[in-house]
Amino acid sequence: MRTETPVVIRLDDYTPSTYSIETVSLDIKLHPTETLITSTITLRKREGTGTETAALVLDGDDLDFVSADLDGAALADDAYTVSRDQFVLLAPPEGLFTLTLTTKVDPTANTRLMGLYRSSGTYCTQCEAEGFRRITYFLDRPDVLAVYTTRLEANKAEAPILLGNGNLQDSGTIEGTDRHFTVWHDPHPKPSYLFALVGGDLASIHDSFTTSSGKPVELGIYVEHGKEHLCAYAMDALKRSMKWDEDAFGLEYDLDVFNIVAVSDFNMGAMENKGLNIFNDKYVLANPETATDQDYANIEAVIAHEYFHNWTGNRITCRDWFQLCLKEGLTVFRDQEFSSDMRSRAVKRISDVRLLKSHQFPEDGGPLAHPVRPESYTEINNFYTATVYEKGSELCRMLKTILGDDGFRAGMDLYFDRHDGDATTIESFLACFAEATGQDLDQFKLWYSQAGTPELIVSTDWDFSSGLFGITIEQSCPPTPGQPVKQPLHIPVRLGLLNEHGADMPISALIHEGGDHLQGDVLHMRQGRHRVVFGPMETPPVLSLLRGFSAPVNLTLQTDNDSRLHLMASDSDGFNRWQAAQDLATRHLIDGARGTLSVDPRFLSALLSIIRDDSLEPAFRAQVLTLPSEADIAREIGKDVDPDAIHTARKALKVKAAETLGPDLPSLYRALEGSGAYSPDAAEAGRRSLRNAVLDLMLASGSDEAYALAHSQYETANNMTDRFAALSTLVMAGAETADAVLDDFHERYQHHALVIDKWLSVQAMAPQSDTLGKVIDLTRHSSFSMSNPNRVRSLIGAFATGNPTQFHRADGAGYAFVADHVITLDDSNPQVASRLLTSFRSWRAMTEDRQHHAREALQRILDKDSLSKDVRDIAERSLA
Ligand code: B3K
Ligand code: ZN
Repeated sequence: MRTETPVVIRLDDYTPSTYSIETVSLDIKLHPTETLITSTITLRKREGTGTETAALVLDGDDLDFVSADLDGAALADDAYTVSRDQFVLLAPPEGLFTLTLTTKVDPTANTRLMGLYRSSGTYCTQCEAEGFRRITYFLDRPDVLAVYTTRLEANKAEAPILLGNGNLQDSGTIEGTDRHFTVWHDPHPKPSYLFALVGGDLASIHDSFTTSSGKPVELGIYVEHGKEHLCAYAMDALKRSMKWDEDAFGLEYDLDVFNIVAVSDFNMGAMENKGLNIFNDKYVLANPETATDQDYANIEAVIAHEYFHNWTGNRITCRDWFQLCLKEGLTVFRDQEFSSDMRSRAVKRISDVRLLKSHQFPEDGGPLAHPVRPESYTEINNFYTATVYEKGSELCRMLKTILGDDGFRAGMDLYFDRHDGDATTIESFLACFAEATGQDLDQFKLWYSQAGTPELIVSTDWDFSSGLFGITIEQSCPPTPGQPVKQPLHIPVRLGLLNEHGADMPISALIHEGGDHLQGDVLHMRQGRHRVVFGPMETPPVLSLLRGFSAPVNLTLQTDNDSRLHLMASDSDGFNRWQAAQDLATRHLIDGARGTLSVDPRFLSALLSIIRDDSLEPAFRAQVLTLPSEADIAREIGKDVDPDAIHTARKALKVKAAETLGPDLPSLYRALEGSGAYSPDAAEAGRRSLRNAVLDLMLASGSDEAYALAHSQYETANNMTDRFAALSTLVMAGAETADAVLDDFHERYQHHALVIDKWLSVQAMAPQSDTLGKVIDLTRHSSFSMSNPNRVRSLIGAFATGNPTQFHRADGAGYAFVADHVITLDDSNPQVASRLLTSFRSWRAMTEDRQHHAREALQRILDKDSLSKDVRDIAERSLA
């Protein structure tokens, strides 16, 4: 690999492009090793960029240059300079001119999976963020928007399907040859990162959708032959997404076709290329025998996410990559809202917050912390992070809380109206909301530039004689890299007051003092400290704070178990009911990790009342029954973390819970048995999740009956959710039979790569001390491959991020193993390697011996010759 010299790109240095590109006409002759790309682009110098002649500098990345013509005539040798990474036209003509560049690429040798590559023989592309420059020399930046026409040509037998962006304009065979072609035209100007092509021998399913204004759209999903029966759910999710965007935001689709292609080698989840989404097949393919309920939910969410990008990302795109959250945060928010409308809102919020806390909070609290809108980068691919996506979505959610439903919608309407066709910024986005509602969002904007998770410290006081109840909230934000001092943020804190019967008290009627910052049930914190007093009342209320997790903050509330139990039993806010249960469990687990687990029996009986309460959705009850993860506890402990102590404590609490709830569990398990055929709908999935959570708890008792039940569920399950849950619970519990069941599972599903991923992950996450040895053996297994990102993430990624005790082994062997694989993978696929390396992000929170080993592993990576800038950036920031 060539050594890459990192250059720091800064938001403050942004300047518009000197040249604009109006049209792009691509002629691509696909060939396994020598694909020829002829790109004819019309350019002109942009107004306001001066009158002097400026060289035209086009980006390239590892390109073989073939030829260059200007306005139809070959360019003289001294009119340009060219290297693998750049083409420079030294003195471009005045006015509109046409440049024709031919390059040659080898898609088969492209192991980075950026640019044009092959997945199981199918030609496909990935251009975001900077992959287009690996196909042709271009102004490869998101603020250069052009109209594209793409002619694709290939051997007919090798690639009978040839797909491009936009609408199909022409197709045919090339007389006297074994080749054929298609021509695609996309009338919507777009940045190069949204370009895509697919060529291959693929099967497909088709459907159609009529938009609200009556426009018919042909829908197609393309997959490898033999997998077309696995696409029905994805197609259904697509149609529901199209309808939802019309209903929720008034947004219609804008081309005659919408195609999705599923490939098995893909660096991330999916890509929103205009009219031609390319997906990691794990977010398309599903049937009950091979996909779990979680897989179905993920497919629904990712299909929706990519579809929603058509407006938030494609029609309105980013001016520069610093604005990434403009499309990603907003589109995550939109997909979360869609799933909430399709499923249970409270349960969706709980799982979104679990994800935020487990992925984004550690990022924000460690060496890789960065603002939602970063201010500098050396490798943009390292900024497709939980902060940009998940915290970015939380910022949109807070906007909605601050402005109200109607104000938020008015701002969105103005944004679509004003910026359709633009490459724009966070400032312009926020300006639409400020203008539409008359609200001042200047302080709110700090959320985009200030990194770190804010902390709210809350205390309450009760004055018996006056009957007044006071709340004092203080906000602060810890220092993060490059940001030692923070300013107060505008934090919307939704709250409720419960009376002794658990009913909500009327907040506005009770405000006694300091209520000017309260609007309805939302306290708008703008200063460092706020105090509100409620009353008079006869008995002190129980405070339910941060309802619905109204802001992405760490909350420390001085309270007691009585209050937590009251909230757990009665809070009208489902999220906070769950949160109270989690808080109670967390208190127990932190004490347990410090060596003194003493279980409050009232907590266990409160758990029992919830899981027995048929008036509550099973999916919600399952969330309450699922204890905080080991990583959650580690995050709460914050420093000098000993994952073994946490593991032991969590196991002990589970055993205690299993003992106390034990007599009720078998009947609950039986009562939750489904009848009839499998359906992936939310209600049935919820029932299965509760039943499997009950089974998992039963196994903690270690009883023979529980093990027998797990085996029988494994054998008789008519769907992957139940079969895999049984396997997983046996493997995690370290059952003697686990190996035999794993062998059986492999035997059954060895030809289903996506199921093999589950088989790899479950073994990688087993907490037993022989796991690392097994994982090393699995890297040599015929079902594993270092060149497929899904396999790498399922085995090595799951070990590094899903197995706290073994990744953070005190002898450092877990770190060394992951570092070895980061080093190997960096040569072939830097993007996947650097993502894997982010698993070290919390290394400084560990015990000192572990820190020592982690530092050594990170340093060993940095010492490697010719490191990619992707991995170098993460390793350097991790060690800084
Ligand atoms: N926009 C793509 C992500 C591209 C990642 C490039 N490293 C998928 C998505 O967020 O929808
Ligand atoms: Zn996205």
